Amino acid sequence: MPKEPLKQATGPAPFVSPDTLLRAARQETPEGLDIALFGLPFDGGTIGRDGARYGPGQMRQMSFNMRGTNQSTGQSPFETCRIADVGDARVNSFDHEASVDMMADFCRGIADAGAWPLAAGGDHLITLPVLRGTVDPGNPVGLIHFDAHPDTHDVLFGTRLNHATPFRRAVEEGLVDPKRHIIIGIRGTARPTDAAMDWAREVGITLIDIDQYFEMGPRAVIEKAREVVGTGPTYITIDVDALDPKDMPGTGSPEPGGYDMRDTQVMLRGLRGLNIVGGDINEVSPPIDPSGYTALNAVHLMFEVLCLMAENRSQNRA
Ligand SMILES: [Mn+2]
Repeated sequence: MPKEPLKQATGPAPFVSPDTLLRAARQETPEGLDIALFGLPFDGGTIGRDGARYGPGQMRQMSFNMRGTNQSTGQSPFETCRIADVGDARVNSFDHEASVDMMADFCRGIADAGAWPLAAGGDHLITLPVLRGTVDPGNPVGLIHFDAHPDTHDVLFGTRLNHATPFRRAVEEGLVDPKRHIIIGIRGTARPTDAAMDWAREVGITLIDIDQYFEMGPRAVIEKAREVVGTGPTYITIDVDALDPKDMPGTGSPEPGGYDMRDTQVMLRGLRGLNIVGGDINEVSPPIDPSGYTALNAVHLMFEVLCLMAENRSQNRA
């Protein structure tokens, strides 16, 4: 039975605060949704400059000008799927482990309702509870991972849960298949020996550093990504520090010399037809960029991911 789509807000003018991600409808629970948009306002995993706990709020604010159709691809996700903003997970900012459990429970509720998750972070640790709550450990997902850093450390400063470790944990826990995991955009300074990178190579993660990226160009990189993840269920995670700081200044660990907003849109549009079942946009830190420019770019990336998920969802449902 086709379900009635939920319309975006159609306020009288864009200056009327929508208070929802991408101006989606607001719904208290994920029941009946195809795709749930939500915030994970947690930055307790941040090693450097924090503030990403305010990311979902500013991303809602900077959704003020979002319309429903992707002019490049013609996709209209709100026409084909039931999509709503279901609010933010509760966290306890004094207790990181409890927060990760609370976020995972929130995401499990989304999966139990039969909806697919699309999250606004939060620091990059938030991807771990999304995967814990929505992926069956026996059936790991593929991962298209945009990032300046691999986030595959084992332990940092004595802790196993922080924004440098989520993908180590996700692979260990059988949530991500490392052979179907590609990281695009690695760069910057590093320690003389880098155990995180060594481990990533050992387990078979495909690493595209920024020099390879610029040699290949965005379209060839995406061809590589399509080959790596294949036809199985695939999740997209975008750490906004993957992009050059001129496009994403408001983030905790910026690394100059990245790809730009335009190329990122081209890459995401090149992922059509893949089995995209979830995603997140993370590491937007409003205190570092009160102008909202970083969050504005982040919601546009979120919209591109939503287009991919909605197209996949409506085709799978048919
Ligand atoms: Mn990251």
